[in-house]
Amino acid sequence: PHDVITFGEAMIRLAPPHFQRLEQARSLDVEIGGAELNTAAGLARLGRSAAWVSRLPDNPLGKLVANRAREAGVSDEHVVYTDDSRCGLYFLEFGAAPRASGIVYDRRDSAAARVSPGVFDWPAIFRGARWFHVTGITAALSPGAADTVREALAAAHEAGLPTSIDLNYRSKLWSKEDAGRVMGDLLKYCRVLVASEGDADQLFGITGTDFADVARQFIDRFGVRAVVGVKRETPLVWRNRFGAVGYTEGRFVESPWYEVEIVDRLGAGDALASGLIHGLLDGDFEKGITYGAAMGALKHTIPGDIPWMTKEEIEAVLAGHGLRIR
Ligand code: KDG
Repeated sequence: PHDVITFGEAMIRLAPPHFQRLEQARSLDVEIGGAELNTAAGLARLGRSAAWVSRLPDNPLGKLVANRAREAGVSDEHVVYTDDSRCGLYFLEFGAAPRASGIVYDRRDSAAARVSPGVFDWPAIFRGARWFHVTGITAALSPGAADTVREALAAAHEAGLPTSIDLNYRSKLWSKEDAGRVMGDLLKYCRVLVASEGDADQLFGITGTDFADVARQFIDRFGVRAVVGVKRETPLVWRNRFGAVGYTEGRFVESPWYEVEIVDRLGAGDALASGLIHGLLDGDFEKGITYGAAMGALKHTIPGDIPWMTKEEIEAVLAGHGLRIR
């Protein structure tokens, strides 16, 4: 059995080198990305056993994705292969001030988007597991995918397995109205919510005087027990101030700010979720916030979406930094 199970799509990411625009590209660097795989990989880096559940095409592109998942230390034993559909792709161009980065999705009708309830034997997958994590991206893929997320969360609930969900709203995939309706329904099954204040407002109209105020509204409205978010300031295109905030059982917890150079910020939120779950597996919310912040900060320095980092590096980042509890 695995400590943590995650469920979602992973795609092949294609990005032109040297800040080229996509429209001028002559070569593309190949990486793999997908929020839930990224989080499973971060947990594997910490020595946790993690399995990522997905659906991939039975062709060399699907094998490429699975190979990279295994290289990152993630189990792909529950991945289902299909010959009815394709591998999702996304294209990324890196910005440079004043030009923003941009992505183009090419993932419609992917193997993961075509998932439907009944494909996975959730009770069997969850046997012996200690945590389940998913994000709003999986629910955004298709109505069948949203129904499968609900099926998984209901099975986790039934099995007494704690769950976390990251809203991860992607406006390129669905409207905020659809996202609010579907995610509001899914939240009822979840113990821990990861949400940015921007997504909270867009999807649910939840705003507040501070993060704790926003968190309390989620707790009252949906019955989640904890809410965690990113704090971020971007003073320059290639510079971030990054950290994590969280609220549970009447306490507001905040990591220090980390000043980070941005090599590749994709997957920083997913790395934060890895550190968070790492702490929560030890029943330690404060540890989750500190590890989450340090991993999210470190991820900015690593090319690709997968958090290729060591436990020692994470602990070195953590050393000397305190945690503020109000
Ligand atoms: O959080 C990073 C993800 O956005 C990236 O890895 C790709 O899952 C992805 C998506 O759907 O955008």
